Amino acid sequence: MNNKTSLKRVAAIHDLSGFGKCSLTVALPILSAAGIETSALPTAILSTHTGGISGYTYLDTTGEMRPFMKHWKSLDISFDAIYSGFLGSFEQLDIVSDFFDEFRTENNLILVDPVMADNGELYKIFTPEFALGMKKLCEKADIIVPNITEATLLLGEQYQPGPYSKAYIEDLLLKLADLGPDKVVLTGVFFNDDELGAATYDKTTGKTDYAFVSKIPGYYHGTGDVFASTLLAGLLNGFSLSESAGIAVRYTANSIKRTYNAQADYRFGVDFEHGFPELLKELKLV
Ligand code: PXL
Repeated sequence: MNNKTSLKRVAAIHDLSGFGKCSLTVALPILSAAGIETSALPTAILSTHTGGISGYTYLDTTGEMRPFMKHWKSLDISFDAIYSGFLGSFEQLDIVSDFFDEFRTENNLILVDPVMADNGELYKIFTPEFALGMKKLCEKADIIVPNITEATLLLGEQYQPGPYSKAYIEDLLLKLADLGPDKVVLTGVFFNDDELGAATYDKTTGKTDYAFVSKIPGYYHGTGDVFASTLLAGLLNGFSLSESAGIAVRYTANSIKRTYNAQADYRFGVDFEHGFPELLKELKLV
C-alpha cells in the first residue's frame, strides 16, 4: 500500500555525526529512499558519534533549534511525522517538546526514539536525570522506539541482561504504553541465544507482535537509528505497526550481516546502503 503521488514530509531531529553512520546520516538516506521528504533539525554536529571512538568534536547546536522552528513555522510548512532521536541537553528536550506542540496536527505522527543508552549503560554524555527528561518527551509521543536499556531507564527499573521471558517483555510494553504513547516498539528483544528482534504493542487494538531474525555475533553502532528510520518509512508508506517492525528488523539484520561478512569495524556503522533495492521491494515502491 503506498501513494506515490503525494510526497510525505518528516522533520528529523537528531545530531549530525559526520563519520560513523548514525542519526541524520542514516535517517536522511533511508527516509529519502523510501520516498519521504525529510527536513533536518540538527541537535549537534560531531566529527563522529560518541560510541567507542575517542577524540570526537562536538558542536552543540541548541542555539539554532528555536530559530529553525520559528522559520519553518513562518513558512507554514507541515509534517506528516516528527521524528526525534539523539538530543544533547535538557534544554533540547524542552525545545523538542515545544516543537511537538507547534507542529502537531490531527493526523501526524510523533515518533520519539529515546536515544540515550544500550547494553545496560547510559551513553557517556548522559546522566540519569536526563533519562527522566526523556521520559517526559516520550509521554507526548504517538510512538516510542526504546531498546531494553532505554525502556528500563524510562520506567526507573533495574536493567536485566536477558534472555527475556514473554511475560517480562509484555509487562515492559504495557508500562511503556502507560506513559502515554499509543504504540510502543521495543528493540533488542530475545527469548533465546539464536534469535533477536523487536516487540510491538498497539494500545488502541491491544495487539502485541514480535519480529525476529537469526542473531548475528557482535555489536554494531547506529543499528537503532537504521531500525527506527526504517520503521517510520514503513508506517508512512501505509504498512501496519507489526509489518513495519518486520521490515525494519529484516533490513537492519541484513545491514549488520553485510558488515559482519565484510569484517568491517563495528564502530563505523552498518552497510545499509547496499540494502536499498531489497528495502524498496519490501516497501512495494518498486
Ligand atoms: O546511534 C545513537 C547515537 C546517536 N548520536 C550520537 C551517538 C550515538 C550513540 O553512541 O554517539 C552522537
